[in-house]
Amino acid sequence: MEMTGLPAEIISAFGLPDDPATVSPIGTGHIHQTFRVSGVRSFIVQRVNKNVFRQPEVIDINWTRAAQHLSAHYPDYPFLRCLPAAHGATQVSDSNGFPWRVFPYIGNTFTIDQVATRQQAYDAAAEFARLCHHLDGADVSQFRETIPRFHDLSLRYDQFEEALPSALPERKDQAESCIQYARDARTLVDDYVRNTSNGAWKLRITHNDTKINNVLFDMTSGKTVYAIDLDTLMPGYFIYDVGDMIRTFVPPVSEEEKDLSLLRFRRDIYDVVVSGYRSEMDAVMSTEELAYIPWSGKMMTYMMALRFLADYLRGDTYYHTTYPGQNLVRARNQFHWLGILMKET
Ligand code: GN1
Ligand code: MG
Repeated sequence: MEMTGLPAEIISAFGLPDDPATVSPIGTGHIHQTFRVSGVRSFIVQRVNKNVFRQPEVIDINWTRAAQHLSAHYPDYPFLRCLPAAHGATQVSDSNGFPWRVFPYIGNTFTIDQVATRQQAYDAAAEFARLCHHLDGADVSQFRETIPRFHDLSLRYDQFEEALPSALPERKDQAESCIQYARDARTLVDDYVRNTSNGAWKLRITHNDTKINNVLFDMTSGKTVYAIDLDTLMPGYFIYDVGDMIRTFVPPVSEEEKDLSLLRFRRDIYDVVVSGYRSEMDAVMSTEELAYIPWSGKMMTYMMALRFLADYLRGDTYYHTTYPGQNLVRARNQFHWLGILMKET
């Protein structure tokens, strides 16, 4: 259900201004519903998707652990947390059982939806890497998965296969070439299982959603100031972060693009994603991890292709869509991009 405004109980719990004119929907995320409330103090107010985050309290547990580590070791690191409601809780449920939370609005900042320059790509890659680097000494066992097995490629492959038997025949027909591609690229799953079971990669605290619009840039300096959207800050491997940047920063168009001829490998951007990431992570990464940076982009692209394809086959139950067939468009886009990455990296 699309919300057009804020429920009265949320306005009162967080002491927000009770004036619909100050509220406007923002953001391009697929999962939550996000609003900006403007006033003397401005806020970002978000309804958490409880069907995706089934234990939203785990998000808070992880943020508390991360904040404790960061304030002890990197007190100047700008870690964005939500504001408590009047009775102290950081999440308050509305009458339909959806949790809501409120962040301070960070003024004089902007976000972008597509990487335009090498500087943006380098700075954003370094920003996400800084978060992972700064959390390197934290006790990973104290964190929990906010979405179980979120970036487990083998689970995502199984979910695709499981979606097939009950998919509508016309959807299966439409998706035929994607289904074939999904099966042809399966060796990536074997690589993933091997590398995650032989201890080659360290389990870290990773961001897990490193798209460019999850970085705030300062309007005056043009520099990155915050890594945001920390719902999936949780135990993971480095491949999830650098891989998703290769997936999303390097092409000049997004995963929504229907004209596949516009998907082009921007080598200069690829190079600075890697160097920006390494500028922070080299200090803590092993040579086994470093060797898999090019692979990480393929793996994350394949994972998103599988997720979009499975959602199309299931009848669009997960990602928000605005037109029929949108998930298939996204899946085709990602399989095409995977083909490009296979050639170029
Ligand atoms: C979802 O809604 P957004 O952009 O924060 C998804 C990511 C995908 C992304 C694809 C919790 O993130 O994993 O990479 O869409 N988040 C979740 O655009 O499923
Ligand atoms: Mg997100």
